Amino acid sequence: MFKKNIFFLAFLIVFCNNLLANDGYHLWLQYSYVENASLRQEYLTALEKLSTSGNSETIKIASKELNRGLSSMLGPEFSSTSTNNNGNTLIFGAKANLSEDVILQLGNAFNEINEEGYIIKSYSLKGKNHIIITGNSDIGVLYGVYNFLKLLQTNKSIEKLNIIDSPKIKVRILNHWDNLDRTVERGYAGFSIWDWHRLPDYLDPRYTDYARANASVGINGTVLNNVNANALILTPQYLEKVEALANVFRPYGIKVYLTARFSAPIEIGGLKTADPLDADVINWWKEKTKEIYNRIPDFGGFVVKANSEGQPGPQDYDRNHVDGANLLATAVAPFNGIIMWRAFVYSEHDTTDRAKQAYPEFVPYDGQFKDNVIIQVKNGAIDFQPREPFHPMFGAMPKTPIMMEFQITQEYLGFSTHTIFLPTMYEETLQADTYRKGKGSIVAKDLDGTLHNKRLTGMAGVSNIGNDINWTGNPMLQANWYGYGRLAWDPYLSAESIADEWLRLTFSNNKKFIEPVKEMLLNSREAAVNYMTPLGLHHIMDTGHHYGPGPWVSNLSRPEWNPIYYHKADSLGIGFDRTSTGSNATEQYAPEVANVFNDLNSISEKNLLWFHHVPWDYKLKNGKTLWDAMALKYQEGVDQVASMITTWNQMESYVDAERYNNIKMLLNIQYKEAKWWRDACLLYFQQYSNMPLPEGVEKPTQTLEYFQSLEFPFAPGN
Ligand code: GCV
Repeated sequence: MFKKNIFFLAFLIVFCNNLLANDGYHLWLQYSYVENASLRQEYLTALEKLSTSGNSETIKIASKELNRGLSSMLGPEFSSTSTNNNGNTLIFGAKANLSEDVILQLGNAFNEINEEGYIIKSYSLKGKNHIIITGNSDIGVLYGVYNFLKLLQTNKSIEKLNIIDSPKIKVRILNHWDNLDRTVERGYAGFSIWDWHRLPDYLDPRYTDYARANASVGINGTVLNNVNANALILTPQYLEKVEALANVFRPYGIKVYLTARFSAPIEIGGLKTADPLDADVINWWKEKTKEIYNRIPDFGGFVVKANSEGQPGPQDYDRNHVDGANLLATAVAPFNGIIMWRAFVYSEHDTTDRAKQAYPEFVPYDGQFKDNVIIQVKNGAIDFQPREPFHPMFGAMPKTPIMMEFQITQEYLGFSTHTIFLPTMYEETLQADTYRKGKGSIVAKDLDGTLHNKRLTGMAGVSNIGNDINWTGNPMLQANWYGYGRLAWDPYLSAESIADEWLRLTFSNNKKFIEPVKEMLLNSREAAVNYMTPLGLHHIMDTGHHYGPGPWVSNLSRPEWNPIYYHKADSLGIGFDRTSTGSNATEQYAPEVANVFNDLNSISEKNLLWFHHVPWDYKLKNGKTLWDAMALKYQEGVDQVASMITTWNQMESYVDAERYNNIKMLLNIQYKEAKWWRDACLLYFQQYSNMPLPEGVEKPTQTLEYFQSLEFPFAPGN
């Protein structure tokens, strides 16, 4: 009878898992019931008992997570306090809290992990089979626990475990571009999750869930506010709120950081200047920093956007980035804080190719920044385009720590409507060879410090999180938060393995679901490049909000804010000549890379128009003219979205109805918008090419004037 009930219960759980509404709130931590009976039995046998070593808040979280995950995945047969067992035990705790017996089983493993690393190992003792999850710190144990649960979630055997893993990058951080009024710059998933008005007394449970999700992928820092900073965040009124959030995040291993507005000494400090060499300014930052650390002893430090897009900075006082960064670095140094100084700088007073402007402001100063400064560089030299060649600063500053800034939110990639799996894009940059120390000097090696032997390493991701119930405005885009976190932990991971893992954790282990949907994800970024900016085109989005196509925009006050600046289409051809005959941006790369970019025969056609202005009848490798090839690429992008829809429509039986329908509707919008992109861009460029659309490209259903007349005054995120 008892057995019968158990089976009935198990059946109910499976049944409900599939049918109950799933709003996506639980992200990749679904902990779905393990339907495979023999695997479930293997897990139940191995996990008869849980034994905790240590009692910190972090260890309590680890314990809670294990119980939550295992009860959900194994159903009522799992009980952490069962007495009816053979003594097979899961032991978890940091090295300092383990018994000598257990430590002996681990040999040299502790020397192979760093402070945040973990070990998961099976061993037998006195006829009993145990699994140990440990690390040098409690947070290492928590990471180990999440990774152990992942093994079960992805239906792996846990019989002979020997996993030793550590993060390869130290600062793995989310950047929120969240404003104090709860709007989010370039945010497409609702308002900010930080409810500043009700903080510090009201602690939304979502803050804990946020910390939990981040810890589960190894993210260990968060910058709470926009890089276009408001100095008020540094006032006691707000610091009290920041402190409350820091207290929630601490046991999850997440440090809080803030953006520092360079002119804060004037705006909230009552000083007449923010000159970084002024004694009062130096003192103001020292005192402000002390005040912050009094409240938040593990405060991480500051991010600064200076002298870029109208933000104040040291150049306002004829000083340079070194002066600015070192001012703040000196203030936080006594507390082990760091300064993430952004290299996203370009000026309205400088007529040089925008892609070239950051390099001379930083590279010649290599070695002059203080040890606790890390320069935060976007993946490409313009601005988070669907495809950008890697930024020439990577690998170019051997004496200065450099961190990556990826954008997870999809400012230039269809907002949160378009399903675009970004780890493929991240992987492309991370694997790009800078040749700074010969072949194999890939960007990932500059980031993990191995290329130039750097101690301070980091990766930042501009968050796509808002207060939408599913966090990211589209359940599929949770994959980009997840994937970013995984790559910050290990920048050598493949996008393919991340897609596989995320789909299993989030939806299903069924091969009939995984294989087609994985393929759909892995092709999605190339599809977006095709229907938005094929062959190296870039920054032709509509102006300001960046929603939809706007290659015709030419009326903005700053030249480099106009799409026509980037595509340079004329009757002769299209593309930005950045070779030695043009802006010579290529000279900022190592010669091996520059030679490839300069040479029409060697450059990848994917980057063609980024670096070359070529005639409309230029012949591509496939023998087609540039115009025909471009038109066909736009069509290919549209067709790729159509095939994403076909794939998804076949997945109904594997996904709960809520997420299935949600994604289906969004894909249909994406299809409409892909066609909009194709038609608008081709009609516009056709004025210059004067050539007919090749066979295979659908005819536009609207006129160019129609597309040009569209306005979106309330497009989100602007
Ligand atoms: C936060 C782009 C975006 C801005 C953003 C800026 C930056 O220009 O459009 O919204 O500002 O990048 O990264 O600082």
